[in-house]
Amino acid sequence: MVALAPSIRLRRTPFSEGVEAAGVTAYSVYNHMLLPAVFESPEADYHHLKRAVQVWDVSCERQVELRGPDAARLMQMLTPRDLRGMLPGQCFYVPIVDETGGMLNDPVAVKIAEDRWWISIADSDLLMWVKGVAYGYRLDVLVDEPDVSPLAVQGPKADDLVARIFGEAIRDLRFFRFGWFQFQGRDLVIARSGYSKQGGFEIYVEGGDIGMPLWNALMAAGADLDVRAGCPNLIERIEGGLLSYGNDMTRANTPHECGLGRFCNTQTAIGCIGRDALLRVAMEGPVRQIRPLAVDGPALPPVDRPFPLMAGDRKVGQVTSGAWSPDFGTNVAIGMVRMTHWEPGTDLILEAPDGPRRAVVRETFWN
Ligand code: THG
Repeated sequence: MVALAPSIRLRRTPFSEGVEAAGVTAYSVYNHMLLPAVFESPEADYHHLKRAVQVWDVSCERQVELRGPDAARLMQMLTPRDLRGMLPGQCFYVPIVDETGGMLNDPVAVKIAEDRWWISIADSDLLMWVKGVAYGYRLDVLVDEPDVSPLAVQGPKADDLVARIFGEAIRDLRFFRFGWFQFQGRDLVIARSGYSKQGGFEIYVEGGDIGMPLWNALMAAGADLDVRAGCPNLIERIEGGLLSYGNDMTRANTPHECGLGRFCNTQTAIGCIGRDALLRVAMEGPVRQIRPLAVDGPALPPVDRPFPLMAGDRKVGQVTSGAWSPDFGTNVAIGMVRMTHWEPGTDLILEAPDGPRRAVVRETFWN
């Protein structure tokens, strides 16, 4: 691939200087912002993530902030997940759908207070949809993108590293809960969450000015833990079944097709946009769904367009993410598969750019 042309609309982050000093070798673009994709190699980064601890510049997980008396009402309009039981201090993974039930984003909602929420978005321009809904319904709420840049600390030694900077109390934080912790006199939201299955935290760095000081503090404190700069790892996230909006799902898919039906309480999420459409699809059931697949042959080339999944000469699905897994000795993949062929054990043919390969539908992801 050729280089990215730097410009102002391709936004840098508060940590880009540290990322580049650490030797990033590939960038992706996410929410119009730089997202590191590789440091050493996907395989070397993967082994290190599973063994030690990494600091990830995930600033591109931008926050859509809702502030005001109608913030909670607006949040419930945006998602079919029932938010009535959600307390301040909790994070919820929430599908966001349009009026047809099509996926617009799959963010993490962070409830700071009844009248203050952050929506930690995946790669689509959700701010505009949220502003449009708030304006169209004349809601008493401010919708904006604050100067908040998430920094993830992921890996088996994440607790040890984060405790050295923020104190031992952080070890008591439960999954998808957050607390307030101080750095250089500033209060920061830190959640036990992150886009890997290796465990860790996400620090919502409020104020770009403390970005590099925090980055440097983590790197210095973790030298003996072999801390390194890292990034969401393609191989590890496929093994773990973490979906990628824009790759594994788009507006053409319902949450049920994405296996996100468990995050929809369409009966009780009264007032949510797309409720009628989702009630219908929940009743009928999806006719295609996300599935894990094991793909034979050597390491797959980059999945830069959907690869067709064939049963004979019929197309029955497509693979949207795939990579060679060193730990499992096979290519691991995520695909959308038609109901007639989604049973675990079903043998399909993947039309990869370098030729056909056997692909087997699996019961579960690799965890
Ligand atoms: N963290 C934060 N913001 C994000 C992401 C993140 N924004 C973009 C993107 N990632 C949003 N997509 C996801 C996808 C999966 C998860 C989080 C965000 C995730 N899923 C867990 C799982 O599937 O095992 C847990 C879901 C649950 O049980 O609630 O963590 O990573 N801040």
